[in-house]
Amino acid sequence: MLEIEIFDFKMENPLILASGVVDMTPELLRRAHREGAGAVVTKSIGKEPRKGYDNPTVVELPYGLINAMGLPNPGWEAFLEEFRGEEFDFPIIVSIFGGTPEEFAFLAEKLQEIADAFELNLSCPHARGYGMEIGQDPNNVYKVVKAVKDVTEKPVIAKLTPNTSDITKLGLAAEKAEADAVSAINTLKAIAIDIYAKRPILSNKVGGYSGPGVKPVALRAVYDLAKALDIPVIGIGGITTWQDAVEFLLAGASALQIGTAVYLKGFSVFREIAHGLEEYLKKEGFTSIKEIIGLALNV
Ligand code: RRO
Repeated sequence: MLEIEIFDFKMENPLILASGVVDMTPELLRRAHREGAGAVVTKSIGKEPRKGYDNPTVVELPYGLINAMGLPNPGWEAFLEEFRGEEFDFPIIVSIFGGTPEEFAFLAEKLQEIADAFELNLSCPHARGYGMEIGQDPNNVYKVVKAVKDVTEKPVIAKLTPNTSDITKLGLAAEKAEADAVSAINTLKAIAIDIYAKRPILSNKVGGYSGPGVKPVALRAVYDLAKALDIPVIGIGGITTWQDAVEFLLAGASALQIGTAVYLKGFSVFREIAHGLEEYLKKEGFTSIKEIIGLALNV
């Protein structure tokens, strides 16, 4: 009932572990799948190893988190070394980031042997010199997607930033460059201040806001993208309950990514949401999840 196909993937359900939460090792990715995720996205991988920012890198708020991890990752060579030869019986989407189209293309070429698909991180909200600048300009989105499409046959998902006045323009640029899908949204640029220390809490000062507080913003982005594009839209942003998942599907999301809820509540959210989705479909008289995708678009 929950099975979906996106590109050439067959997934047991539409729930995907979002990038950057608990996805640094093959074992953790397998665990996410065992606990109910239909597919997983890895942490964003770049050309050089990065240790990330100093602590504190995460602030917990009543309705979500602000993070400024600072793109911690082992670099493509160590990542390839760790994942090469590992077998997975579920799709692995490798997230990559770079400062130029050439860097993205380089990473895609090097990592394609271990990737079932790529997610291009065009949208890290705070990393200086990366993501943000590239991802806010439709021309750059076009160039990065095109450069990656030129070097790999693997499906390419463009992850879009919400830190823009018109996310639809970014989606249209990705589609024009033949992206196979877009995912939306990455985190919203944000800050939290310690009123006694009288300074920003995060060591990087600003970070990206995620979780239930951003859900309506993400839902609107998905709705607009699904209306404007012919390629699939993957919904991300504060999905915590099965009701949230239903809203995103009705808004036109073909699959869903879950990040902050996994961080806050553990892997059990995958089964909880999958179970709720199934009950909802049965009660509403549907036989497959595909039947509800985009129903709220045409009213
Ligand atoms: O590593 C991070 O700080 C980070 C990344 Br790459 C991203 O894409 N989004 C985010 O909120 N944090």
